[in-house]
Amino acid sequence: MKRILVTGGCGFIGSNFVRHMLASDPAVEIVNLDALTYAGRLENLEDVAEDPRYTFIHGDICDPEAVTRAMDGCDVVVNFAAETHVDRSLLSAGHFIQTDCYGVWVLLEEARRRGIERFVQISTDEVYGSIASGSFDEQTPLMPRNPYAASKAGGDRIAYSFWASFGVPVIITRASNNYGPYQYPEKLIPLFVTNALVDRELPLYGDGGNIRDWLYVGDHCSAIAFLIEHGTPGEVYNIAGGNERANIEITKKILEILGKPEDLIRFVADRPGHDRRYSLDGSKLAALGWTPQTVFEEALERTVRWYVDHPQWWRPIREHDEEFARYYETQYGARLEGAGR
Ligand code: NAD
Ligand code: TDX
Repeated sequence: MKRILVTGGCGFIGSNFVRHMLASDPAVEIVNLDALTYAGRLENLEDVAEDPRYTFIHGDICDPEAVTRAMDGCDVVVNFAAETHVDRSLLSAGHFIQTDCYGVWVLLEEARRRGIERFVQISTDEVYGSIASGSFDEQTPLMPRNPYAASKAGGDRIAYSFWASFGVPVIITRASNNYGPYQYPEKLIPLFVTNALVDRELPLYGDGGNIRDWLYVGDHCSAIAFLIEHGTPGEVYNIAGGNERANIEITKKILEILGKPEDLIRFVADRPGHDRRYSLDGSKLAALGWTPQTVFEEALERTVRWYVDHPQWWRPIREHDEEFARYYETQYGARLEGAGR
């Protein structure tokens, strides 16, 4: 048996990863340490909650006692736990620095003390900043441009330093924008799908021409599982989707799948410091033997249908907290809260 500590397993990618590992590897046990912030939902894993190979621990990665308890007997750590929404980091960055930097350090100290076999730090493409043409490779200097990205860059480099200084077997992954089921309806795709489903406008920032590279969450999970086995400590791996699309294109596609009119689109003020384009060079991981398997148009359609079929999942959590809803309304002139009713 291999025992993996997954942190942030009640969030979007973490919950998909826990399900993926339990289903694909019978020799795996999972311990999930999650603080259950607004983004952490127990219901995301209710189908595996009774699995004897799964243990949930409610706790914070910034709390050394909780981390010591959760890491007990574990061979591998995969750290998903983070504050993750760029707009929230523009409102208030304190929690981002706390969890995405300090929390990473707490985990690394415990991993070092115990001699953990592999420590996977889930970083992001946002740490590179924005790129007008070409793609970021793993050697590209980091130039994060918003507080979320800067906090993630801090965690990324703290993890690296624990490999370089102390030999903790750290692997760092930097993935593109994920999409799929269980994504909190604050991010572009689930926000726009659920807005359209309740006939709310879709607030598109700026001119809608910003480009993201889209990676299906199932592909992201299989890449992480692959890297636990085949990654080299001290190395960084980009996980690219290979599907660069402008936001306006994604938005129109969502409306088309749902059969909703394009006049639901509303161009609003731009996000402060809005990165124009992300593009990852995935050739390092491809050379190791992993490439994404998902066809974007098919998986986008399946994802949209998942939200259509699971209103009981998203309706209650479209009630955003007041402070963030007020910020979003001031910044973009669009309302978030109460939209589920
Ligand atoms: P999410 O916001 O859906 O989930 C984050 C999870 O972490 C939640 O369950 C939350 O309760 C938990 N958490 C937050 N603070 C915590 C703390 N202090 N202690 C313990 N648990 C805590 O995030 P996501 O979109 O699933 O992202 C997961 C990871 O992947 C993050 O590290 C993120 O930076 C990275 N990432 C995300 C994307 C993307 O497109 N979503 C792309 C690349 C990388
Ligand atoms: O209401 C919106 N209108 C809009 O035009 C929202 C929420 C977003 N957007 C735009 C901003 C971005 O160009 O859509 C694009 C995607 O936005 P987000 O879903 O907020 O993602 P992004 O800022 O690209 O960051 C994401 O990718 C990297 C994740 O949120 C991060 O956690 C991940 O690390």
